[in-house]
Amino acid sequence: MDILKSKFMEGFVRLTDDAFRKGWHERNGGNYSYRIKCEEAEMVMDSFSFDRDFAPIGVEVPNLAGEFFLVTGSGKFMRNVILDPAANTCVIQVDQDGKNYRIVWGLRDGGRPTSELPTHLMNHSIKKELTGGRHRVILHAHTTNVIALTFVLPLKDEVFTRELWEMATECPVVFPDGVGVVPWMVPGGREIALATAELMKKYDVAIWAHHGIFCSGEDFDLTFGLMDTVEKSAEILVKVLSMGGKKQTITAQDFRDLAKDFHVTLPEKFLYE
Ligand code: 2HA
Ligand code: ZN
Repeated sequence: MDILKSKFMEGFVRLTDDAFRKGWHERNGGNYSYRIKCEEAEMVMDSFSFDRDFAPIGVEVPNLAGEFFLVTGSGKFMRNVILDPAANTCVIQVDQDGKNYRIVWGLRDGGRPTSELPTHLMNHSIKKELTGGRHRVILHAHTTNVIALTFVLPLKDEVFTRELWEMATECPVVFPDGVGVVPWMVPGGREIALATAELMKKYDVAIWAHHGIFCSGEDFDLTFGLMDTVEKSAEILVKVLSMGGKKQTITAQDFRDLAKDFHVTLPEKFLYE
């Protein structure tokens, strides 16, 4: 089967268009990857070619050995993916050591996978292990309001989580584990990949100060929905701060009551007075 006709390609592409329309992907901003299921890879194997050389990933991901990923291309614009997925995305395969990758499909006119490939694959590696393989999607975007908050709030997981939770009642239900914050670092390399992966051991959301956000999820809907929820909450907080700040809010005890009724566990470290 032609990969361009596959269900997973359709779902992948739909998200790129939705996310661009949200205003999360100016120019070549942001990038995105999907860990392809075995049965999906088998179905589209005719589209793949295995004659290209392996290149180093920059990090080691042994538990992803042999796996296939659909990823956006470095320097490609998210808004163009829907027009021509074969020119703007590629499928890569990780080698048997989990140290190298090769392109097996896509980037028809040349190019490389996203510059944030080390972070994407480190996140996939952590999440595959911790979720028993359920998480398959990693999305990085330049969400305006989340970025704005990183200039104003202390860059602490506890503060970002609590403030975002307070801005919308559904937030602690959607991301009960909270969000993590990486201080400003040079993007694109191993160091920021390792720092982000540390946070992904605890959270499904990692904020990069003065840059953007990474979300991890099981499928396209849940990952897009998670980012949408976090960014909307950040937008409310920006408005509240712009109107002079909170005059009343949801309290720590309110969150404990909510947790009971909605059967979620909210770590006490976020419920400070
Ligand atoms: O793809 O977003 O972080 C450009 C970026 C790098
Ligand atoms: Zn970025």
